[in-house]
Amino acid sequence: MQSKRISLKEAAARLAKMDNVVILCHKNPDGDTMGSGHAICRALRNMGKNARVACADPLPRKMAYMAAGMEELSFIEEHVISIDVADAVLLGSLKEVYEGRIELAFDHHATHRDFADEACVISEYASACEIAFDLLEELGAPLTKEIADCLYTGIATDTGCFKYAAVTPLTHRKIAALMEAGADHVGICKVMFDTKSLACFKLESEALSALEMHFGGTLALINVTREMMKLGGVTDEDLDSITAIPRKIEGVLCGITVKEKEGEYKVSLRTEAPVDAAKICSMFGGGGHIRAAGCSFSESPESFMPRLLAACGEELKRAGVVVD
Ligand SMILES: [Mn+2]
Repeated sequence: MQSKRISLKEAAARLAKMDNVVILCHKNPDGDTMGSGHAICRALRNMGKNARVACADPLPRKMAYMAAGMEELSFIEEHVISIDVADAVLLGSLKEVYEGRIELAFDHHATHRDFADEACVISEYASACEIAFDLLEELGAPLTKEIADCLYTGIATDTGCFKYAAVTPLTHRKIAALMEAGADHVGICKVMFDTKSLACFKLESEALSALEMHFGGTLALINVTREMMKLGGVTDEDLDSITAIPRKIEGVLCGITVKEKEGEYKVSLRTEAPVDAAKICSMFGGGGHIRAAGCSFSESPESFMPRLLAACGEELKRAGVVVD
């Protein structure tokens, strides 16, 4: 289906008229989808409306502060919107429940695949929380400390702590406003970037010992096996932190992490300019951003991985990084 693309102003006007709203976030939730979802939910409630956040997976423990003090409201759902969801598939188990009823999608992914009646997509923004920031401003919703914490979290995490190329002076102006509104930047950064479980460190050490290098050291591959995940106490969040590792190796322009999950394999790609991660992943039914993208496969790694590596090799060649 095709969504009617609308401006932020138009989207804000739609939302202003809604009540009894469900806000859908993507599965395997990160700080951005949860931060923007909870910020919008809190703002709507502060405007006297009924709203709730819905996600196929629970709010990660380290983000519990986003929902602190928010009571469970029971109401008859009248309107459904989504935030940071690039594809209906990413709704996970909620896809069946809500597909066909989603009126408005807010997203910042250039690869957004339409599933809502209307979509407000701002792909220049590094995070969905930057869209939520504009939205609340347009709605005239005050930035409370709780909302500022939510938005700060999403902007900080989706920009790799303000390191990614998509960060602009405007991103920092929004961050300044969030700090003025009381965002706990020290506490949030400590939890989101400087705290890791012991299980996660052990998993990283196992995964690194199985690291593979390809294409003259320009591609690094980490394969997280089921055995590794059996290490006591490893969580999905621990797995996510591994994806950042391969690209950090000197000389690597394409970092791949493969994880086995519920009979499926999840591929995360992180690249350096000029290698296009979204282009590679879209060849395998996935998508994402130019420097961070993903896809999944269910066939055996023996048959899939050579195809993925070949596609990466082609892209490295196109980018002039690898020569025949
Ligand atoms: Mn995002």
